[in-house]
Parts: sequence; C-alpha cells; structure tokens
Amino acid sequence: MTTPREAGFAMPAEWGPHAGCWMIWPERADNWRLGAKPAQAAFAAVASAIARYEPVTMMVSAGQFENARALLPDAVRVVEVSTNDSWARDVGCTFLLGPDGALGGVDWPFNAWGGLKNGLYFPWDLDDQVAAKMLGIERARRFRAPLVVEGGAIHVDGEGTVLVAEQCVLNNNRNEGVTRQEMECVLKDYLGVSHVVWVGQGVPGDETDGHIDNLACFVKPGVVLLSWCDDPADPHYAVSRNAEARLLGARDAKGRALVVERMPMPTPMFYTAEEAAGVDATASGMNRRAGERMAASYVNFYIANGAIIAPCFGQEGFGVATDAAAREVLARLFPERDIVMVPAREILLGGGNIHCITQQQAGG
Ligand code: KQY
Repeated sequence: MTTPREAGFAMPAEWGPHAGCWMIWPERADNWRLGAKPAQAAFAAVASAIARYEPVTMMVSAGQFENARALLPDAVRVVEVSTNDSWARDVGCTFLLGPDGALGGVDWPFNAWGGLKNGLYFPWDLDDQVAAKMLGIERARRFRAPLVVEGGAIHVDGEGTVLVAEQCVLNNNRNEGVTRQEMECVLKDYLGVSHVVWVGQGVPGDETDGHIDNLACFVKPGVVLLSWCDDPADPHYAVSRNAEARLLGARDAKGRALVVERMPMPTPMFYTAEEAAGVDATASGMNRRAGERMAASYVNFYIANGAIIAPCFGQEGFGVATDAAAREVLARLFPERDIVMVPAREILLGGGNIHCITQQQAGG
C-alpha cells in the first residue's frame, strides 16, 4: 500500500485556500432533539454562512433530500449520501494535496468514537463509507489508513506539524494496544507531516474522548489557540494549564517554540430538562440527562476562505457573556478575515460544534 507521504501528498493547513466545504444533514432523533428540526435549522445557518465564502456540499439521506433542499440556499449543493449521523469532520475524508495540486484524501477507519467498548452508537457502517464516497464524487485518490483516527482528533500547521491529544488518539477504544510510536508513524505517513505535538487531555466531558479540535488549534504556523479556564473549581482549569505547559515545552516541525494564545471558555452550559426530554430514547442512542454539562468551546470554529465561522451561545434564555470576548480574540488573531458567529447551542446539544460538522476540501 502506497502511503500519502510516499506519493507526495500532505494535508494543508485549514487556513489555506479551499475548493469548498462538506457537511452532513442531521436527522437522527436519538441524538438531535425534537426530531432534529432545531439542529437542521442550526446546520442550515452554518451552511448559509460558509456558502457566502466558498462552495458548500451537503450530504443528505434520500428521505431528507427534499427537506434539506428546501431549507438550504440554492448555492449549497445537496447530494444523496447515506450516513449514521452528521459529523463530517470525523467521518469525512481528510483532504490532501499532492504533486501538481492533485487532490487526494485519507479514508480513516471510523468506529463511532469507541466501537463496542464505549462508542456513541451502533452501527456505524454507513459513516465508515462516507470518506470513500466523497473521494469518489471528487475523483480524488483515496488512501485507506490502517488505524482509527477522526478528523476532529488532528490539527495541522501546514508546515509539517500535527497536534493531537493522548486521551483520544491513544485511547484503547480506537486502536487497542497501539503504541505512541505506531500512532506517530501513521500520522506522519497519512498526513504528510514530520513532527507530532502531544497534549494530554481534551475538554472535560467531551464525548469524543478529548478531540483536539474542541481544545486547541493552530491559527498560523507557530501559534496555537487554547481553550482556557480561570476558575479553579472547574475541571477544565487543570486541563488547560497542563495543555499550555505541554505546548510551551514543545517545538514544531521547523524547530520553533510555540506561542500559546488563550481563548476564554464559554460560561458553563448544561442540558435543560426540556432539551434532554426532546431526545428520543433508543438502545444505541446518546441518553441525554438534564443538568449534564456540555463540552462547550469557542475553539471549535471553521476557517473558511476569507472568514472564521465560529459558534456563539448567547441565545435568548441562555445568557452567555463570553461571546463578545471570543469574537475579540478571533478578530485579533485573524485580522484579514470576517468573523461570523452563528448560534450553536443546538449543535452543542448533539455533542460537538461547528468544526465537528464541517470538512474543508483543499484546493484553489
Ligand atoms: O465532536 C465531534 N467531532 C463529534 C461528536 C459526536 C457526538 C455524537 N453524539
């Protein structure tokens, strides 16, 4: 099997030019409350926001095709693709660029964030086919990877470095018995990077077992934005300090020390009784409970051509004072891009956020 690295392919940084963005339409009622109607409105708002900056493709089941088409702007391409849920970051391919700008992609094996040990649903066979279908639609070269890794578990700087969290990529529920060295080899071979930067834990309560894209991301080579907590009573206090220390002690692929920028966490958010009751109970579903804390983070944003599409949480009834502070951080770090904040509580209720539901396709 030729690896992407051997074939001259690598994953570009998210801030590089995009040919477009891929998303998946939500519909499973045991993850998205009220038959996924509020989530569909939130996903449509994200798709509409991104479509102002780059082409968007929405993957939709046959049963939802007409509804999605009606709720999305004409500019959004709607294609029928069967899935188990709606996390394009994790089940979609990781797009790569190769010699002469050739498009390729990694098709990571997917096991619903933990398989039969403590994965989030069963089955996940349709999700595991999504990457191959995307690459088929784009006639792009497909590289099936040998280890389970989700797109939300990696961030690259486009200059040879990948950032990952031990809690997630070394978790036995993904690849039982895999060693750090074996994982590093696969990340290097399939992302075309030469250096891995490790942090320990992800955001507490994140049901992905600590995806890096909810905790931290590169904002440019040498600079990492970290979700930060100043309340010693909050479990994220120790996690953010530990991650900062690890990052400040690391070097990137070019030998640079990393600069860490702090992004304040949103005010803690919890499922209301009404929200939890709106999720269908099924044997393989998510079983939300009133009062359960959600793993909210402003770092879970999408970098589009010319814009940052970021979550905000200050919807009516849920006073969240941190949205303005997050906007200021993003505007300072991305002065050349529009900052577009989209209400994202309905996405958060499903267990992720804007970065988790989007997948950039590199290219001009
Ligand atoms: O955050 C993500 N990347 C996926 C979260 C999956 C949650 C399923 N309920």
